[in-house]
Amino acid sequence: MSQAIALLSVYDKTGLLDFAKGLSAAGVRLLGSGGTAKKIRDAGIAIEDVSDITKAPEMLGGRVKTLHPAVHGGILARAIPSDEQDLQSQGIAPISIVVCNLYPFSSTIAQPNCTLPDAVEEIDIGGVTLLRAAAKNHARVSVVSDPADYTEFLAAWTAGQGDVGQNLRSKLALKAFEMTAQYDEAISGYFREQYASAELSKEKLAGPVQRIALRYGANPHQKPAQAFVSEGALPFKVLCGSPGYINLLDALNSYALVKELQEALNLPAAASFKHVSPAGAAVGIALDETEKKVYGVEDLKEPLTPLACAYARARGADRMSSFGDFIGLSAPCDLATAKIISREVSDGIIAPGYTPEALEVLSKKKGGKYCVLEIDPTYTPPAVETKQVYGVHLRQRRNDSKIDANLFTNLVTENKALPTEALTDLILATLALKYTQSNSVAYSKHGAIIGLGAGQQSRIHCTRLAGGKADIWWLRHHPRVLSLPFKKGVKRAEKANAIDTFVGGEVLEGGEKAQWEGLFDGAIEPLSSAEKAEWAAKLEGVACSSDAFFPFPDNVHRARKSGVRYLAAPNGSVMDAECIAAANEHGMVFAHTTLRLFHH
Ligand code: 93A
Repeated sequence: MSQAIALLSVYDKTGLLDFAKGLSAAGVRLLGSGGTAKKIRDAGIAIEDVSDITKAPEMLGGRVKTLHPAVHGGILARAIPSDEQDLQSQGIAPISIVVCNLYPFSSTIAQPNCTLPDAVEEIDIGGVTLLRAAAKNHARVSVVSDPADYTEFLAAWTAGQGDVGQNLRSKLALKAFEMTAQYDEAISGYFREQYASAELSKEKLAGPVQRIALRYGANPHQKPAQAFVSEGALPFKVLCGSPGYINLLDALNSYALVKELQEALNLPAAASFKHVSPAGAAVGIALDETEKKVYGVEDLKEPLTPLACAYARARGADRMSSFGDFIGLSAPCDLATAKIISREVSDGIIAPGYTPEALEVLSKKKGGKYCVLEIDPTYTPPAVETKQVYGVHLRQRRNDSKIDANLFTNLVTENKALPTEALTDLILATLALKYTQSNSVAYSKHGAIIGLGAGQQSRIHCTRLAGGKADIWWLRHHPRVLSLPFKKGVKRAEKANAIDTFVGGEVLEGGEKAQWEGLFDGAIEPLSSAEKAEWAAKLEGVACSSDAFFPFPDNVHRARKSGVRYLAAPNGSVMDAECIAAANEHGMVFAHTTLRLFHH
């Protein structure tokens, strides 16, 4: 058998001499690039220069050292007759071991004074090629890319008398692939930052682009910030304004939700997002006269379209939480929907298109700075998603579970009467949870979320929070609320705050009390406990869904207090039987699903 050849080309020379000595003692012929060969030779270990086999000198100030067919032919040749024949006819010897680590790109760009030319010079080409070639041919070649592996490799080489085994070669190849991937990510990330200018013109943003600079990250001091895809173009265009980081989190989550709602229920859908959870979500079911008043659209001149009904419900169910929302629409925004939006305080919208009149209305909002995004409705996100937390990449399959009527067929209570409207509400509530920060519980009625408890560590706290919101939503239907004598000129947001205070029963004092009373013509009697209890008893047929199982029956009892008749939650709690018994006690219909829907 001919003598095995190792090619050594390392920037980090830690442990190099011991390794070279060991390989040499094991009878391996050593070849090295300039600095690597010199260091080894100076230590008295026999090594040839790569240029001896390439018959070409290192050139361009070191930019070309190992890039040569004599090197890459020797690495990439398989143990098959045609490859061996090619090597022989070109006088190339096969290489069995590649020892290589790369120019320190990441630490160079981390230096405060690093210039663009400094960074460019640290882009390793030949080393990446060595690693990739050797890793590709790991059926025959070993690639040692980390000095920490020298000892283990040498021991295996010696024990196996020149054959470290496929397992070790595969393990080392994977490490090399990871290393080049990270290296490339560092390079593209650096240039993205350099070249993703915040001054990208509107024209450019309106076309398909791979990235956009964001105003800032989660907070104003988190700069620079950007949104990008690693391949192809972003699935949305910026038609107006300039989105921020949280705007995009809201936009992408809300569009995902409304798209699935429309698919599941065959009705246009709208969502009103705040802090990456829905403050409201609904489908386009027509509003009756009372609902128009509750949702604040009774005075809209434009006739309500189904999409406008969906947004009116989504925006109006929890007006306090929806203040300054980001809107997601499942269908192209029409004039009626734009007119509702134009009178509300809102941060932006994402939709699969806009009629010219709707776009004109929205473009005038916020002095022309209202964020309008147009999403490509045919876009399908990749099956795998990755995010980074504290420097660690987390990867998972996207939550592509389908939520439709099939999920609610396992009815575990004595009462199994689940009308179509209730099924719609359960699908809506459950889909909303799929895009709500966990833990979460949602209540829904008439095709709208009426109470949502998001991001609570305790489930009963979610159930209470959502129930409290549903109670307020219902009290807002009380005739005394609908006839509150607001003075002329009181703004919509002020009315929403005043109603919330009124139905919440908060006791006001001093200036705050005077300010509240000043909004009305005449004195206002508070809603008494008896009035509230009498009204609450009229709320019936509410649906409620939970993103994970109910650990205790207290959740079921609490839900019932807000008129819940239809429940859905995954099974799997040790208290499942108790929860079902509680539901039976109240004559509820409880659907056990098998689908947990945590979202973070
Ligand atoms: O500039 S390079 O991309 N051109 C090359 O052909 C090349 N071959 C190996 N850099 C190249 N290398 C890198 O040189 C290796 O990745 C290693 O980091 C370094 C070793 O250089 P030296 O042996 O001269 O110290």
